[in-house]
Amino acid sequence: MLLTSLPKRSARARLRRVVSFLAAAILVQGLIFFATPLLAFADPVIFFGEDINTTLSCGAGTDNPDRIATPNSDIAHVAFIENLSGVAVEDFESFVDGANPGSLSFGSETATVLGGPEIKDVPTETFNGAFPISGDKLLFHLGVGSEFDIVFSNPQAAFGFYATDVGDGGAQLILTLTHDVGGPTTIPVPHATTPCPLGASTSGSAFYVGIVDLDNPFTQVTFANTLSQLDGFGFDDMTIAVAEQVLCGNSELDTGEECDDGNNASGDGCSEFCVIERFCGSVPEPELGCRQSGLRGGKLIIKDRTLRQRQVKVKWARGVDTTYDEFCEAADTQQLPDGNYHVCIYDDVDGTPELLLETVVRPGMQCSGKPCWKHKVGRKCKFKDKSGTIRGVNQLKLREGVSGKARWKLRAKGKDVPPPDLGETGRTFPMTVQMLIDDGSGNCWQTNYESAKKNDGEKLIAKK
Ligand SMILES: [Ca+2]
Ligand SMILES: [Ca+2]
Ligand SMILES: [Ca+2]
Ligand SMILES: [Ca+2]
Repeated sequence: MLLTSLPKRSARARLRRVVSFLAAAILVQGLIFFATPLLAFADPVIFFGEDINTTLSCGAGTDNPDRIATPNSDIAHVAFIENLSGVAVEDFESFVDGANPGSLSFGSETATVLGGPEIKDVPTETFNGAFPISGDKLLFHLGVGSEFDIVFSNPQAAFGFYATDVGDGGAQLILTLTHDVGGPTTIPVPHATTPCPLGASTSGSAFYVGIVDLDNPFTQVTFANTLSQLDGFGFDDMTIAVAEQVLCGNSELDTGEECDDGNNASGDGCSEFCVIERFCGSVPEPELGCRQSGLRGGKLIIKDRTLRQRQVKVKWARGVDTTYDEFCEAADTQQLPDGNYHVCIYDDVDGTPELLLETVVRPGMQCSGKPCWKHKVGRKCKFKDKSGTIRGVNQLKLREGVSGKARWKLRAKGKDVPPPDLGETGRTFPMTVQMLIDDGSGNCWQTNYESAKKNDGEKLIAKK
């Protein structure tokens, strides 16, 4: 498994991150995963699924004549394609056997092939283990230089393809993305390479790999074969997409997405696969551990009449002494997800607290090209994001204080606020609101609400 290395944080939060990762990825015998490799310049999302040919015994030294089924590759393919809209596929069927394709067509987008791969027409069985996924034809690369390139007419944000018979001769496929700005990005495709001695049983194996790089689109993909004289690679059904065609990261909630915060980064409350990253527990942290607001120091408003009018306001005031550092230091943390500010709202179901809603505010974020966070060092800090990129949160203000002067306030509004279930006839009290900063300090701030001013299923207002 290739997993992102996890920044240090509490074991509980770490577990949650891994669980949400597993929810996002589909795992079949460890052969399918979607992960973010650590790369110097970019941070692409990788979709990968592999099907190993097991019909030949290890070290048989012959090529596989039979085509295998490709269920794992297909799952990765579907996950990749479902994240794109309106894309066309190059299936290589329009070329003749033995041709160097020269120019590829992806609907309105085109690409040029540089180097020596050629078309193979393989209507039945396999060509030394390589076989087409669609139709009769595939693109085949062997022994004519270690590399070939596909150069795109426009910068692309996504690229995916099936490959067959890769690695059975001991070679590794390495993809290099060339960007207009920065880079290049090198991606060693995580396929199997001869688990047995040379000429072994991975002949006729298959995989699908899809790459999404929204942050830094690329103009060229280089295919490097580390043993090009010994190990032929087959390729078929290539797909490309420009940034506008990538659904996760387009700031719109598309089918199959729990959230979309306009990026392909994890650790900010919405994962690279547009799955909500949960932090709040199913019950609140122990009450004694949190700093309480004072008398008349709490206000909670949740409205859910229409998508546009959906609203959450939380105020915590007149509370236990809190310093500027305790409130604001995390806001400048650069290593996600450390430093996230979480507000967790619980109601009471038959005497047991139950999570009703959670919001997240991320440190170090940029809003319209400027830092979202502003500080009056030693006194207060403020997060402001007009567009409510992450779960509709527009504002979080925190002000240090002693003798009942400490306070914080959160506002979220609009369609990106997670839908609160305010119940048919309202929610059951008492309710608990907590703010936790994921900075390892264990600090939290809490208000308990015994009853509501209004609680009719569309609007919930409570005061302390
Ligand atoms: Ca084909
Ligand atoms: Ca091969
Ligand atoms: Ca989307
Ligand atoms: Ca994100």
